[in-house]
Amino acid sequence: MTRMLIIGPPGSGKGTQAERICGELGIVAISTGDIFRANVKGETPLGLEAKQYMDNGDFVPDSVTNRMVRDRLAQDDVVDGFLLDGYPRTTAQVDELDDILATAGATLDVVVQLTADDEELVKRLHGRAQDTGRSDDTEAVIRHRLDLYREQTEVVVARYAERGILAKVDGLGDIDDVTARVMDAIRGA
Ligand code: B4P
Repeated sequence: MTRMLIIGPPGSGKGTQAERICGELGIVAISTGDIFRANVKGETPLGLEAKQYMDNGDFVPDSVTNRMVRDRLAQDDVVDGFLLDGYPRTTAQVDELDDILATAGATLDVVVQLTADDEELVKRLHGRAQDTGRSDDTEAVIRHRLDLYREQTEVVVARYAERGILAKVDGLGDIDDVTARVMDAIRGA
C-alpha cells in the first residue's frame, strides 16, 4: 500500500505519470485538476466557481479545493493507497492534508517531484493546447501558471524535503524512461 503525492510545474508530466504509476501500484489516482475539469464540463456549482480561476491560470481558492479533497479522501477506494496529483499546491493545502491524514492515522510514504526546464514545459503545453484546446494552455496563462508554481508551490516541495520524504525525478526525455525513474524512486523511498 502506497500513499503518495506527485508535484511539479505545469507540463512536467504529473497527469501522464500518475496514470501509469497507479496502474503499476494498483492504487487510485486523484487529480484535483481532473476533478475541477469534470465539474466545469458538467456545469456544477463547483465547476462554475472553479472555471473563473482556471481560465486565468489562477489557483482555485484553498477553502474550495481543501473541502473537495477532504471529501474525496473520505471515500472507500483510498484504503489501499492513493496518489494525489496536483495537490497540495500551497502551504495551506499542506496543513489541510496533514490534518486529514492525522485524523485517519495515516502518513505519506513518498512525494515525487518532477522537474523540467521552462522551455520544455512551454513547448509541451503548447502541444497540448493544439491537441485538446484546453483553455488554460495559452502563452500568457502558461507563464502565469509557471510563476504561481515558483511563488507558491516550491515552498511546498521544500516542506516535504525537510521531512525527508521527497524524491526528485528528472521529467525530461521519453515518457517510458520517466516512468521507470519514478518507479525506481518510489521503490527506493
Ligand atoms: P492541472 O490539471 O494539475 O494541470 P497541469 O499542472 O498542467 O498538469 P497536467 O497533469 O495536466 O499536465 P502534465 O504535466 O501531465 O491543473 C489545472 C488547473 O486546475 C490549475 O491551473 C488550477 O487552476 C486548478 N487546480 C488544480 N489543482 C489545484 C489545487 N490543488 N489548488 C488550486 N487550484 C488547483 O502534461 C502536460 C503535457 O506534457 C501533456 O500534453 C503530456 O502529453 C506532455 N508530456 C508529459 N510528459 C512528457 C514527456 N516526458 N515528454 C514529452 N511530453 C510529455
